[in-house]
Amino acid sequence: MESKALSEKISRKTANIGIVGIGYVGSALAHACILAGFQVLGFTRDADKARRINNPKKRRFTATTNLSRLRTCDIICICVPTPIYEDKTPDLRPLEESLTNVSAYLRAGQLIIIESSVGVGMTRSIAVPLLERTKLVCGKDFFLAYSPERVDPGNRSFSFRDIPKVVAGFDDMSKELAVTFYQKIIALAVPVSSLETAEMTKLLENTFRLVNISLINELTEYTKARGIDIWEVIAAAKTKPFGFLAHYPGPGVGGHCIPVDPHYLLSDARARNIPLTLVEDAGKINDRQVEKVIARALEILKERNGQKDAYEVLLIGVAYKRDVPDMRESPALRILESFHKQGFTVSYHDPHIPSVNGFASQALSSEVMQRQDLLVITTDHSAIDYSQLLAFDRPILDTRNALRGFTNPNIYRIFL
Ligand code: SAJ
Repeated sequence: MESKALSEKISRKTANIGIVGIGYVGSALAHACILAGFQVLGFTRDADKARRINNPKKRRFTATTNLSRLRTCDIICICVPTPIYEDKTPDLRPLEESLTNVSAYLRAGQLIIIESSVGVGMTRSIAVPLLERTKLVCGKDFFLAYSPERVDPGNRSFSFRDIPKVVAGFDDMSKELAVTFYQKIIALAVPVSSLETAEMTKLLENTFRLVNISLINELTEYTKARGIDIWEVIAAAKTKPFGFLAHYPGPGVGGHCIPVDPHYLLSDARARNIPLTLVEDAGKINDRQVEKVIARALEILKERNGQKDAYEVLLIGVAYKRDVPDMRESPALRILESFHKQGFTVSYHDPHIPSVNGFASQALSSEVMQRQDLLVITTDHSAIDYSQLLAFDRPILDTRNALRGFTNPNIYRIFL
C-alpha cells in the first residue's frame, strides 16, 4: 500500500523531495528535481546557506536547518561528504549523523536514497541498522536505495540530466521506486541487481581514474628521460578511436572524489586480506608528484638565483582542478605549505579562490610579479591570461601544460 501511494506521488510529481547536504552534489540534484517539477526542501546545518536559498521568488526550492521537517518529505536523498581521516581510513561521521537525523523523523512510506560515495556493503551494514532503530522495517515500512552521485564540477559538456545514474534498491520495490523517481529527473536511470553492485560501480569509476592518472604520471618520468613530450604522445594516442582514454600528468590528484573514494575500496580489501597492489601504488605515485614539483622548483631557483636563504614564489592556481572554486585535497596547497615551511615568501593567485589557509589571492600586478623568483602554474584556469603572465618575464614552472605553444626561454615544463 505504502509503495503504491509513493509511486503515484512520484508519477504525479507531487512527492516532496528532501535533500540532506546541499553542497555541489545536493545542489545539482535539487536543481534537477526543480526543473522536473518537484518541490524540494534542502537540509543544511548552515543557517546562512538556508537563508540564501530561501528566496521568495523561488518557492520550489527552500532550505531549512529544522530536521523535524524531514517527516514532511516523501523521498529523502542523502548527499553528504564521505571523506577519509588523515590515516586514509573512511570517515563516516557525516553519513552516520545524517542517517541518525533521518531515522529520528522516519515515517512509513518514505524512500531514503543515499548518493554519497561509500564502500561496498556500507548501505546495508550502516544505513539499514541506523534507520531500523525506529522499529520501522526496511523494505516493508520504508524503502532504501543507493544511487552514486556523478556530478562533475566544472564540466560543461554534460548537464545533470544527460548523465545516466546507476540505481540499486534494498529490495525490488525500493529499486523500482528509486528508478521511477530518477526517470523523472534524468534521461537514463540504470538499475543494477544489488546495493553492493551500485557501490562498487562508483568505486570502479573513480579508481579507474586514479590508476590511469598515476600511469601517465609514472610514464612521464620515462618520456622526460627520453626527451619526448608526453602531451604530444597523449594527443597522438587519442587519435585511436577505441581502446584509449586520455589522462594527463599533473602536480598530483586533488578533489573529494578521486584521491578519496578508492580508500573506501582499499580499506575493505585490506580487511579481507585481498591485495590491491595496483590501486595502493597508484595513490603513492600520484602523491609523489608534489615532491617532484617542489624538487624541480628548488633546482630552478638555485640555478637562477644561487643559494639564497629565502626565495619568493607565486603559485598560479590553488584549486584542485581547472575552473572550479574548490581546493579540497588540492596538491597546490601541499606545495604552498611546503614552500612556506622552507621559509620561502610564498603566495598564490587564483581567480576562483580569494583566500585559503590564511593566504589571500595576489593580484598579478607588476609590483608583485617583479618580486617573484619563480611562478609555478599548479592549476590551469581558463580565466588566466598566460601571455600576460609571460610578459612579466619571470621564470615559470608549468605543471599543467598551460603554456603549450609558448617558447619563451623562461618556461620550465615539469614533464619535459
Ligand atoms: N587529474 C590529473 N590528470 C587527469 C585528470 C585529472 O592530474 O588526467 C587531476 C585533476 O587535476 C584533479 C584530480 O586529478 O586534481 C581529480 O580530477 P577529476 O577531473 O577526476 O575531478 P573530480 O574529482 O571532480 O572528478 C569528477 C568525478 N566525478 C564524480 O565523482 C561524479 C570523476 O568520477 C569523473 O571521472 C571526473 O569528475 C571527470 O571525468 O571529470
